[in-house]
Amino acid sequence: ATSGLAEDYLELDALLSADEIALRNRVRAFVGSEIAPHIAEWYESAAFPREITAKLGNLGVLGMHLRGHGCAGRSAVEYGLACMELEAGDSGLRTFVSVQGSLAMSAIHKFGSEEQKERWLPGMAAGELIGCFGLTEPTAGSDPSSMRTTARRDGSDWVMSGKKRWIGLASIADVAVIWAQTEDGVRGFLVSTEAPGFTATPIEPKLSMRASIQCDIELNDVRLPAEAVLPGVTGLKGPFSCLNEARYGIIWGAMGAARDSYEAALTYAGNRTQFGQPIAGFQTTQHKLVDMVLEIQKGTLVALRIGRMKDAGTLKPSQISFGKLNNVREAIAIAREARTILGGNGITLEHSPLRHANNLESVMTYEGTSEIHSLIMGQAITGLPAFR
Ligand code: TGC
Repeated sequence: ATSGLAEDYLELDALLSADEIALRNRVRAFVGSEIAPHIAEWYESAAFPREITAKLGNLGVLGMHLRGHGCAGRSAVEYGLACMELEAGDSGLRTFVSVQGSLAMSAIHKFGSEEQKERWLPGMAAGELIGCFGLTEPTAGSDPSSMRTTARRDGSDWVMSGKKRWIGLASIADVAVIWAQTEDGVRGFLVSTEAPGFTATPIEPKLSMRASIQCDIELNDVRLPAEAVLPGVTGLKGPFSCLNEARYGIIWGAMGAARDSYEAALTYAGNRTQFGQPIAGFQTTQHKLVDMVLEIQKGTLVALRIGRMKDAGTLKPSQISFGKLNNVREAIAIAREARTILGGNGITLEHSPLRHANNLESVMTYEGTSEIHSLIMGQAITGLPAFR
């Protein structure tokens, strides 16, 4: 038997409003009924459940932090709480919500024309239309400024050529936000995935994020109308400001994966008997569980503090790096440690921690690697950029 402290040791719920708790509980219930019963099967078969997009739209979590054009207009903290619950289900499903809402929808919402917003955002918020976000390339990962994809003018049209890699959802997307070099600098374009010359191919097989889709994209002289360009931004601050949104969601999401791993280990340790007693009674197991509680509670506080700053409009990108670097690093350590409590049984898909740990390998790498976030913080505290 465990006390109530197993769940919310520092009573962090006291820091949340009734509306925030209600939203969190609604998403938690959705994960319990719509994701948890199926995730092992989806992960095993490397299948993204296409039917879940409309359900997530109905839940109100797609582009939920955006206002207008069919979006829910919820706070940053509410968006974070939703990410936490979704990632307790699986990082791949939270990734879908991030790519759709934080990346593709944010790009259109921040930088699109009124026509572009009205064309895409309501359907994307409903989960009826899918978007993807093409920044990374085969030879441009941590350094997007080295991208080779170009868009050149041809009369009033644009013609786009290049390659993108690791693009979530591209093979099921209706619209791709593609960032390309132009004679004026980097610009964003809304590319119909039906356009001649556009192809998206899932990258398979993967050992991580198996319940979501990441693709290679090829753009071979894709002809785009003048109105395909996002009018509101030129330069890398465009994609980077969308990345801020997705990185923010990960700060919370990682703690969801950590919490689910901890809960799996705690339950298992209470039931598993060795040497005549539940292994939860052994000092080594308790030491591991306590370390998990410490880091989950601290990481959740970090997420909440960063969320409150985001809602207040004071959050800086380097503070987002603090959260992503710390919380993903701690989450993967917790998921791996939780697996050790499960022993050999922990390597099966019956239990979540190793699935979470494998997913978190990707989370540690995408949206800025841990190394990049460390260097962003390094620049913030020393004033010296170490990138170039
Ligand atoms: P730098 O010269 O510093 O900046 C260029 C312009 O961008 C502005 N900027 C930002 N603006 C808003 N938010 C941020 N976080 C920003 N960071 C930079 C900056 O002010 C400047 O603006 P301006 O007006 O002066 O031109 O650029 P840099 O290239 O030197 O930056 C270095 C570094 C390392 C920080 C940057 O390159 C970086 O963050 N690299 C990591 C790239 C990354 O996170 N890639 C992830 C790709 S997307 C992804 O993983 C999607 S996975 C989801 C899926 O599709 O499945």
